[in-house]
Amino acid sequence: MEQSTLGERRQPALLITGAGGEVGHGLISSFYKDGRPDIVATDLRELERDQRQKCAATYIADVCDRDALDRLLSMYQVKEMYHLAAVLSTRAEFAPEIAHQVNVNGTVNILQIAAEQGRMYGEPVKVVFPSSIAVYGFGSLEQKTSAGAVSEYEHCKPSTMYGCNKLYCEHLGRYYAHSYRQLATDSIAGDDKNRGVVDFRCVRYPGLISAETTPTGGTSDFVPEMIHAAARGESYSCFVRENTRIPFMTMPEAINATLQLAAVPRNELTQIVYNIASFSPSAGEVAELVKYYFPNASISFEPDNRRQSIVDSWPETLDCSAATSDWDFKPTYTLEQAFEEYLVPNITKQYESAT
Ligand code: AKB
Repeated sequence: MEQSTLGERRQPALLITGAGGEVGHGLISSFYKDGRPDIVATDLRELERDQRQKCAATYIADVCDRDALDRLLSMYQVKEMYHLAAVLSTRAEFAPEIAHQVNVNGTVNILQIAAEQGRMYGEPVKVVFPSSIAVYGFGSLEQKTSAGAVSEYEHCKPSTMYGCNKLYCEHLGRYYAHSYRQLATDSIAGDDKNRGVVDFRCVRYPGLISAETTPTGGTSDFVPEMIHAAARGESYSCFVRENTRIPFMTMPEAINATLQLAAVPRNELTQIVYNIASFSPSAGEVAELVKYYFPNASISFEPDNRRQSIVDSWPETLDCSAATSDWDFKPTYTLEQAFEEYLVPNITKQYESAT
């Protein structure tokens, strides 16, 4: 246990920002199940009670407020950060500058704090960062459909503020990990990439589908929204065309993959950013499965052209071979298995217990 500058003993902590979101919800539950006693969670709003009870401490904190973060973290020795706070793609298009503040300035604050704590403790602080398929940008549907499985370093021409933010933050993470203050006399960057003060690792999430939570503010939300609406017995008007296709995975797979990447010894990683995904169904194929499991489901397709163009700029399928070769990433489910083994049983239970 380290001494703070004021000599108080600093609690070891694992920090999760944006902990009130879907991924935060899944991560806290997973760490809690693993018996982690040191979860410190922050968000702009108070976390739900059952989530708070799984954490050592929770705080209402804004990642854009550097002073607040400093005050908060002066009590903790943070060796691991899961920086989830973000404004997603649809919401960001209604307030791009605010999204930029949160998505970029918030991330710079976290990286700076990680660098300072890393220098203070003489060992890198791990920062796990969720990026997104939104970093990609196809100029046309033909380009998208002919591209095939896209790897990490091609077609990265995002057309949304959120996509621009995520791509830039991937580069910022690489900078803090390998080149931070490279010209400073006391710099420890460059000569040995394993010695940077920030151990930055990034997974690029596809659309995520959770049985326990529903998304807010994203453009891949049409699939989880469709499934949850059917389970609640509500009709659903899908804001994209039936033949729209982008990659997805279930929330448990995303959480497992994130923890898998976090656990890999640093020198086994050959890159900083990794694609992950499980299946790439069309919206129509998902609707067919929904109707199979919820025969009374009423689903219509009324595309919102502007949101459609965002999804049309994202890839159909991802090349995840780097994640598989570097840290043995493997999807758990096919689309059909995801419905049969995870989504339908848990969503049905979720809404039955709510009635
Ligand atoms: C969004 O739709 O904005 C997110 C994402 C794909 O990153 N779910």
